[in-house]
Amino acid sequence: MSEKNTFFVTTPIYYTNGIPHIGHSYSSLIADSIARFQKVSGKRVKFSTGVDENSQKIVESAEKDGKEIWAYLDEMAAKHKEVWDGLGIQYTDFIRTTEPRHHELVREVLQKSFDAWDIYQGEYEGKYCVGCEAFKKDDDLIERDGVLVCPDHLKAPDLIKEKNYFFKLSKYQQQLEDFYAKNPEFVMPQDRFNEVIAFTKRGLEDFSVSRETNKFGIKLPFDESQVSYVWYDALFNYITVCQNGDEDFWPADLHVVWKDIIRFHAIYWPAMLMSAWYDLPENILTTWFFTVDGQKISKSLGNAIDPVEFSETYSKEMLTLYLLSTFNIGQDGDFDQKQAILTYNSKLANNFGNLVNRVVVLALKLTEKSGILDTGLHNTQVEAEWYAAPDMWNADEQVNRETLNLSSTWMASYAHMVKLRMNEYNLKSALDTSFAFLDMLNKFADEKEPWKMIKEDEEGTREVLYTLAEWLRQVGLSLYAFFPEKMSELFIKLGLEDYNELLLSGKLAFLQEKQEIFKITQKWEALFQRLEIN
Ligand code: ME8
Repeated sequence: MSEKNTFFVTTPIYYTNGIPHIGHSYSSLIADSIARFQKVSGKRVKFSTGVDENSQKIVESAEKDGKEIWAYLDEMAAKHKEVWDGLGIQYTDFIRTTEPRHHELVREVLQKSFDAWDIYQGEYEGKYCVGCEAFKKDDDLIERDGVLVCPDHLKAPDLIKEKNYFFKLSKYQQQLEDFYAKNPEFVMPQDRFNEVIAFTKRGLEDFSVSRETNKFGIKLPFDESQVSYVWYDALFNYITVCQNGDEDFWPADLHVVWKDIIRFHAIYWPAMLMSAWYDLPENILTTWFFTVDGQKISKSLGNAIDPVEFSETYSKEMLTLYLLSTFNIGQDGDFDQKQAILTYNSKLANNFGNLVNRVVVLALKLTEKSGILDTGLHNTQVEAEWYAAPDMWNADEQVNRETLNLSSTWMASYAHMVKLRMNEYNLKSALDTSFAFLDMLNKFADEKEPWKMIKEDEEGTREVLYTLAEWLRQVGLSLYAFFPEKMSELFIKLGLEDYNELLLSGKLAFLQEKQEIFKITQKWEALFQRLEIN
């Protein structure tokens, strides 16, 4: 994590032969939460996403649908945007690889590497799977009815022999190994990085960067009979978006990708950048591959859940919460709808929403009498006493110990811990910290029973409610990166109307340290509605 004041995060650019499903939304939600956290922390943020269009399989999809290619591409790009907009993903850039700005950039870098003798002409012979857009070795294939087929597409690959241009990856073997040694966190998580290093150490082979047979795509500047094939075309999207005044965003802070394309991002990409004299990205975060009800997500199996439909049926927050708090980034997982509802009910509806409701209702009873929940010296004492009771910290053993060790001032330690986790891109742990915290807040409320206290001790109730409101404010600030709309609602309920705006202008730290007065003036709808399991 560097100390510069810009932050640039990317998602993969998705193929448009289909509409994004929850698998794709996973990468986008990760990037979105990270981008928002950096923004509220005061960085100038760029968050790019987009579509990978120069692909043979998209041409084939258009033909299958009986559509003219450009009409098809426009329609699909619009559909992709609709999905991200529907989920509230706040990207700053959306790139289509058919755009002229991208074609120009790719041709420029191809020429640079060609002039540096890093791209040369050769002959390629191999088994090519159109579905994967990749040449396959026999080891990659499986046998079906005596024929070797692609395990993902169950089709025998085509035998292709053609003139191609190759990128001299082998030349960068040592430079890459040195780079990995100097940047031990380049690829996260570590076990994925170990695989990349081991693969590199076995010896890198040059790879093909063009095709003679493909007609749709970016023509090589030094041989117009060939079009760029996949990697130059796809990877350089990350540089295309850093032009026209945005040059200072490069190198990217973070590429979010899944493990299937990690080799291309962690090996090919740095070498291609070195060849064209660009700086290398800071980190690559590798996500797991998730299945639905134990099966690979696929249109034909009918398990490709539409993320917008899902969040309209249930809630957007449920999708984010379930995906980001259930699975550690980097581990495989299975998407289970029932589990998603249970997680939402317990963490957001019960532990969070109910507590907000209790505080609002009781504060209203109090404010009927005297107005505002304000600060007073007594509050610090209540908070300190509560914090000092170690049995309050048993919601999650690991989180508790770490939190307690972090700092003697508990107020700062919670915010600090979340910041630490967010900066390490450990989203699950950042969320766990807040939910462990909410568990404790509920225990605190149950122990103090302000709903009983209100009958005989108005001042004591005010102290307890102030403490709870202050803590909910802190939780709201820490969870804003994940649930911006709902946390803005929470702030409004607490009488903090300007928070959304202040956060968007990078004032997280300022707000965390601020002493607030809570003007709770009306009862609102529940923050998170409990959902029934069908
Ligand atoms: O690979 N689980 O595009 P793509 C987790 N165009 N993540 C998933 C997923 C699943 N089941 N399914 C998809 C490409 N993803 C290239 C990328 S980048 C320069 C070029 C996510 O449409 C995951 O992030 O096949 C993966 O990297 C991406 O979607 C692949 O999308």
